[in-house]
Amino acid sequence: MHALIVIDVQNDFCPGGALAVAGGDEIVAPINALMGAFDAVVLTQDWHPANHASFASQHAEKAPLEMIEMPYGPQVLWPDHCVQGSDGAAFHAELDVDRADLIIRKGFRREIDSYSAFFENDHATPTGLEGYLRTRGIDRLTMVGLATDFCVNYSAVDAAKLGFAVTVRQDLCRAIDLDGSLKAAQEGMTKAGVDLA
Ligand code: VGL
Ligand code: ZN
Repeated sequence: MHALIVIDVQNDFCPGGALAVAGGDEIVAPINALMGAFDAVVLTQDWHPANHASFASQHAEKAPLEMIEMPYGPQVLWPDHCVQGSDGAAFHAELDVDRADLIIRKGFRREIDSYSAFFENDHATPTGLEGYLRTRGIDRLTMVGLATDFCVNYSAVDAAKLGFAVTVRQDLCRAIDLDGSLKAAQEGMTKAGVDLA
């Protein structure tokens, strides 16, 4: 069984949003067109409390895109984005949300960020997605969405480590590309056995 995993196609990651990814809106229509070809469709939704620890606004004298050290390792500080219940956290208006079997939210604990759809950034706290997929008999995943070098990358590498056969459709992803993060992500995904279509 083969699932389509649509990562964070939300207003804040699209042009005009708080953490806009260039061309983020271009992938919406082709993702919709792809949904019918899968046994299951899962959407992820970045879903932060307003005082989330990944927001630069929560740290004195820190600006967005600076790094800090968290108990679980280095963390990029982001502009406030995908605040629970805000328009920015909503899915892109054209995304065919009605086709989703499951919507999984992540990043809702103040003290820890969660790029991956499977584990929070401590690489230990599960989101529950693995259990959902396995109990539905799903063993293959195709991933699309935003952003290639953060949430798609972390999700794809975790899924491959968990034993899923993973394809990332790079044509249906867009990247933030911070200090070479896209190239590093592509190398990391390849090393983990992800098929970069
Ligand atoms: C993401 C940065 C912060 C993503 C989410 O969806 O790639 N990036 N939160
Ligand atoms: Zn986030």
